[in-house]
Amino acid sequence: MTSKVELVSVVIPTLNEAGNILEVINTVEKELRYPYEIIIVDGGSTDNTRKIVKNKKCKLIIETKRGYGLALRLGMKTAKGNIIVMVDGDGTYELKHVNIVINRMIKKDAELCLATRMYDPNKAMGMMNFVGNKVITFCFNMLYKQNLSDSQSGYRAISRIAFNKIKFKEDDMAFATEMLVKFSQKKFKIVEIPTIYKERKYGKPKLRRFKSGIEIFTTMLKGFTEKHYE
Ligand SMILES: Nc1nc2c(ncn2[C@@H]2O[C@H](COP(=O)(O)OP(=O)(O)OP(=O)(O)O)[C@@H](O)[C@H]2O)c(=O)[nH]1
Ligand SMILES: [Mg+2]
Repeated sequence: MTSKVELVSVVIPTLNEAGNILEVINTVEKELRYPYEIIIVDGGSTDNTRKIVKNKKCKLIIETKRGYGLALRLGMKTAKGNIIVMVDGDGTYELKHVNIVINRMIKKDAELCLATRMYDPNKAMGMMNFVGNKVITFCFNMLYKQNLSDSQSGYRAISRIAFNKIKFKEDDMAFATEMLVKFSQKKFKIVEIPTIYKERKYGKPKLRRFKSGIEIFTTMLKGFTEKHYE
């Protein structure tokens, strides 16, 4: 669907990531081999995150209403690129791999490429997240006839044309699953490429495991029972 990279829009949600965001932005600037724009969607950080971002060549959107999915959706809506890369601002994803994530999507003629952390040689992902992710991914694969290894990866390259064909509504962590559900329903091709998992150096995770788990399963089931759930 997307055969050429014209512009890459890197969309990054942040909530109190002052100790991490500069390295994330700097690595994108250093590594990304295509024309790009960086869009930061900040959820009302009370640390120095916004000050750091303002000193860089990034577009800054502020949305104080809480929500990972809401932030990403907003950022993606304003993205000008024909390729969107979504990635966290907490430094846990390896941005040195950004080109291979994009290239894999193009080469495989896919609409989405997930960077999977499941083959990380250091096995750095926490036990709870690892097991939760495995269970969710197994159920997702069963319901949607996919063969993915890391459905909860927030590091993805996405075709802008494909993204525009879908309405998204999940405001929080379930957004990542909603995207996979709706791409599967539209028969958009999803591929994966291995990356590593890096532990958070600064700040706390915002993930609320129980709440997110319920929302993720609800999203998967809704998609399964309503063939074209909007
Ligand atoms: N704008 C915005 N960003 C958010 C919000 N919640 C989380 N984020 C950001 O979204 C990214 C993912 O959140 P994390 O807290 O790392 O959640 P996670 O990756 O599931 O958890 P870990 O595995 O512990 O890293 C980070 O860059 C956060 O700063 C929010 O409500 N608004
Ligand atoms: Mg994280």
